[in-house]
Amino acid sequence: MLRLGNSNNRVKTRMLTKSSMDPRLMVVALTVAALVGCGGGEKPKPESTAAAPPSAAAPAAPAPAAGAPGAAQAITGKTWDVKMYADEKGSRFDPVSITIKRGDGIRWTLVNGPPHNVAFWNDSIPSGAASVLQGNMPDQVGPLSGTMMTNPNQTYTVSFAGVPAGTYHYYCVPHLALGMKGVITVQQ
Ligand SMILES: [Cu+2]
Repeated sequence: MLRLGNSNNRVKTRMLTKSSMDPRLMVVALTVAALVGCGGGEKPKPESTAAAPPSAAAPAAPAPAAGAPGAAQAITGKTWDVKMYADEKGSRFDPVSITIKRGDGIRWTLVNGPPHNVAFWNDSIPSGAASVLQGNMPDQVGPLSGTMMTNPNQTYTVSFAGVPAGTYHYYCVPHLALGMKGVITVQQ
């Protein structure tokens, strides 16, 4: 009885071994394994991207053709730094006035006194600028109004690629009454 059982098992094992070595079955098994592997590996990515610092892309907006109004245009030149303060010396951007070239970017950094944000007046920027800026400003809380920044060292970067040359007046929504305003001059 015992011997018979053993030999039966051996035959079964041999058959399984034989069928699992069929090259076509191997290909199918490997393909399934690869697909499962890819799906499992890629799934967490979109979630971690959403939590990542704001990128140049406007996530909520539908993606128009590159160069079209509303499409985010990447910084091609220098990135300038502007700091944001609200302390005993006042609520302010530093520098309050900055001159850049088209294609440059500005990176605002919250130093103290949050919340701060970056918002442009639709009627105090060059004509035709709004639609481009709209596409270049990540995480807007309103038209031409950037995300509310709450943490020290938090940054907000806007590309000035594709925008018309001219003067751009902007402000901080929470500190407008306290005079937190700035000016950007974009040169051709
Ligand atoms: Cu502010």
